[in-house]
Amino acid sequence: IIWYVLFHVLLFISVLSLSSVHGQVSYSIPEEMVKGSLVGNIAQDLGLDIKRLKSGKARIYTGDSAEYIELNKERGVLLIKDKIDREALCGPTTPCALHFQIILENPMEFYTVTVEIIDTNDNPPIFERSEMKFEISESAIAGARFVLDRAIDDDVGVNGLQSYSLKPTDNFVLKSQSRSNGVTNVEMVLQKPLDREKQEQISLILTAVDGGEPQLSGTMQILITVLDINDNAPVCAQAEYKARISEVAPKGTVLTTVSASDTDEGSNGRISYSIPKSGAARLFEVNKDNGVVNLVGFMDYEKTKHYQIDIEARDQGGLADNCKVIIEVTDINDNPLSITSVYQM
Ligand SMILES: [Ca+2]
Ligand SMILES: [Ca+2]
Ligand SMILES: [Ca+2]
Ligand SMILES: [Ca+2]
Repeated sequence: IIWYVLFHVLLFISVLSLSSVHGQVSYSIPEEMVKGSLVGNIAQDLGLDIKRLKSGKARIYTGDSAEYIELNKERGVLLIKDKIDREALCGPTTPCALHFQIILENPMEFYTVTVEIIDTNDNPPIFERSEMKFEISESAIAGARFVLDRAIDDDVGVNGLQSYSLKPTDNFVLKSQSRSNGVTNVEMVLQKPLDREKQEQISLILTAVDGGEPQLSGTMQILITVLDINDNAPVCAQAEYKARISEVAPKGTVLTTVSASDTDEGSNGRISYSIPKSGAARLFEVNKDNGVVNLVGFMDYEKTKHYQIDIEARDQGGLADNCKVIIEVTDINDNPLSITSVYQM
């Protein structure tokens, strides 16, 4: 087979050197034309008549490349033999052209034919992934950059990739930078700080467009999970809690329940209640989990009519609020002397 090929190549080269190229013609056609489409009226363009094509056994010589175009001797025209995909044939190379010869015998004649394949916008910009996921702390500062995937458009020139857009634009803006190597880097830049308490999941759409007519586009979803930081202190539901208790109330009597809330997540929002050490602290106790305030000592109206305690509501990240509890002790006429004195009056 090698000898056969070599023989033909040598034959072709020797034939070429013996014969002269009689003329050349160029055509320009769009890619993807269907089989049988007209490329050009070769007989007319080369000034040959149909009879000569037949008697000269006119044929196409492409060397070792595929034959996308065929010669119809009856009509004297070149037709599409196999659909031409410019992207498969030339990739990013421009211009894209097929070169071949038309050979006639008796006498031997050569004609050079060039068919330029014009790009059509038959590829949209495509992202390799349909979505990209990010986890970004709400502490990320404005100016923080996140590199995004690029899109690829196999077409060339205006039919290739032109620009990107990112929506919505509430928190991020898009920056694309052309590098010296011709590659464009796409980044989203944090513009307005994130707030997990307002929005924990953010969904954006990155769109790439080409410049074809009609314009084609490709999209990728960007999913952002905003990670919590402890940026909110607990807040007491009421600034002040009031309770009344009889001075004879037994230990374990519930005075009130304090409650605080914290908008952060997990341990940043988990609240523990406690009573800081003070004189009154010995008499009262708060359940650290549910804020129920109990009596654990004895009241004595004659000694103290009001107590004020501060219950601290603290999250696991160390931020706290103080919920004030004012306790009024109510009198049970437990002093027999005063009763006596009333009677004496
Ligand atoms: Ca194309
Ligand atoms: Ca395109
Ligand atoms: Ca918190
Ligand atoms: Ca937070």
